[in-house]
Amino acid sequence: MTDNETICAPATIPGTGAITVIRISGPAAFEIVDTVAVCRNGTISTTKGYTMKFCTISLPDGTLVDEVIAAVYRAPHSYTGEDSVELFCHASKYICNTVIELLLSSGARLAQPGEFSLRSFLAGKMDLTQAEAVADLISSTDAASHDLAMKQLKGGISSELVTMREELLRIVSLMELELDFSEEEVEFADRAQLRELLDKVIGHISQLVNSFRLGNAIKSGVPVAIVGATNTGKSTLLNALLGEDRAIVSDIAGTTRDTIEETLVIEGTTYRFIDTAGIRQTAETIEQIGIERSLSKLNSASIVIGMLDLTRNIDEILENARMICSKITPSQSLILVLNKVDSSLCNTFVTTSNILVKDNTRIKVPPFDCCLSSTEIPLISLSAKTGKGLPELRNLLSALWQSAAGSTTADHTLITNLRHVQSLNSALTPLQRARKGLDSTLPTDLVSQDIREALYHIGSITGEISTDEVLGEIFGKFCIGK
Ligand SMILES: Nc1nc2c(ncn2[C@@H]2O[C@H](COP(=O)(O)OP(=O)(O)OP(=O)(O)O)[C@@H](O)[C@H]2O)c(=O)[nH]1
Ligand SMILES: [Mg+2]
Repeated sequence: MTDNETICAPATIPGTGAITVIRISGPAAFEIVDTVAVCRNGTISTTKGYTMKFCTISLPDGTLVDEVIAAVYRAPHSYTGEDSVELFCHASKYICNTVIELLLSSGARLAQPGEFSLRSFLAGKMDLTQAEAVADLISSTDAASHDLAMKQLKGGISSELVTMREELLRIVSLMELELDFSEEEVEFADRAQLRELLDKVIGHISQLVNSFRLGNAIKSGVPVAIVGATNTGKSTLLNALLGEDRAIVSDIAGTTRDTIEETLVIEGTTYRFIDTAGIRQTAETIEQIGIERSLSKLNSASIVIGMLDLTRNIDEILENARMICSKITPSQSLILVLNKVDSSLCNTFVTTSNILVKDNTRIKVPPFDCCLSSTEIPLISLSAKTGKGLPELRNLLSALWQSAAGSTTADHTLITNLRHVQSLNSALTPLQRARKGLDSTLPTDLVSQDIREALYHIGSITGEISTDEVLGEIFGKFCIGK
């Protein structure tokens, strides 16, 4: 998988900041840098680890390219575990390209995407989940996704998997010991205890699998779908939340045909607001496709903002509210928004928790004949046009998300990576088979084979078991220099 070559690549994006960092790693790192850079005193090869040197880099004809600082890391005390140098150059694309060319002509080769992290993994400096956490940490955009990536980098998931592995190994070794003594028909392992252990591991894996929806929402932004009938002001609300004219707004019903997604950070959490096509009966093919997309976004959202238009008549409003409520599942949160409070056409509604009040006629929104009938639905009146009520909506979103996610994120490890959840699911199937096997008279060797299969999938998450193909797939997605 890895060769004995010395690799180099820029670790920052040249031309966008003040400094560009070029990484060099491998057995000849020091010699190669010494042929390219002249230190003010001594050489890189004779410099102690964790030391910085001032150097000049020149073309073969003596033309000065740049004055740089070289940071020296001696194996095994470096990111890759190899001898490494980081050159801090001025952030010019010309300087970066020239320094890289000089390094290449002195014997280095350009690093593949993710190769520094791959070398770190192969040197045993971190496991696969930690290498993946480095990528997540770099792409984290808010406190919540940063916190998850940092926990994973610090071995949060790995330590849970190690415990799980140990438990399964205990079960399987007891069973395999029995097989060695099969002639004597002894039972070393207490079957009741094995069942209990297996149930515990199955419960643990299921909990991790279930945490993916939440973990993924935090990593990629909490999906918030803005849905409702046409012309209720969904696109106006998206624009108001973003503070820019992102979506087309018009008084023509059916303006939005496709879904529009934009992210916004509110109190340390990224939300992915999704404006959707207004839901109505239509014979128009394109609009129908748009409405199908709206319903699919509604299904996959963590939070749904159901838009209602206060300038419509009450029966229509209630009908639309019922339609939205009927599509919500228990794992989703719903906020009903009564829009257009500023309009002179607005029926004079006042809202108090779940009750719509119109000219002293009280109309209770829930209970609807939907899954949420027992839950209070937060209701908020606002004007997407003037911005009145928007701060309250933001606060409500935050509060809803905190209560949905807060308790879970504090105590449990969350899975944020699709590869991990796929491996966990692959481990669950043989474990469930093994569990059934323990209840029946399935021969011990078949049960233990199932547990071995589950161990294989669990081991693949941290990389204890890995193939070149899998590693190529994971690290190939990293950028060059990572
Ligand atoms: N008075 C008033 N008008 C609003 C408000 N919000 C939206 N509107 C108007 O309502 C009309 C429809 O607004 P849109 O934001 O396009 O509505 P939509 O729900 O995205 O509509 P579709 O994309 O067709 O489903 C436009 O004329 C807006 O100016 C509001 O808070 N007050
Ligand atoms: Mg729209």
